[in-house]
Amino acid sequence: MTQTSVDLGETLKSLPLWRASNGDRPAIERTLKFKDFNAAFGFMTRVALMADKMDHHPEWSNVYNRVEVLLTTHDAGGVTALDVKMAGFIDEAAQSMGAD
Ligand code: H2B
Repeated sequence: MTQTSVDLGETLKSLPLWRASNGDRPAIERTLKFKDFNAAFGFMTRVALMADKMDHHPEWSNVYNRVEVLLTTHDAGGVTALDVKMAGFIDEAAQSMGAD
């Protein structure tokens, strides 16, 4: 399914914990910090299962208790409703797992 890019400024207004990426394509980013590796990896597991269900996958990295997440839609070359949905899920999962 082809997705339409959304306006980045408008999107960020509804996602205050996210920032625009400085990279080569439109994307949103969030850095999350957890109590320890176990909490961080538990969070990543929950997000991974949702990503698989949505067929929409984050670009991310993990160092101990820190997780860096970047969301963009490759097919659209920008940020779409799928990224907004994933960001909302990430915010909920992060909060329930005690992220900063
Ligand atoms: N994830 C993200 N973030 N963007 C995409 O465009 C995308 C994806 N496309 N996951 C999906 C998989 C596509 O490659 C497969 C073939 O459906």
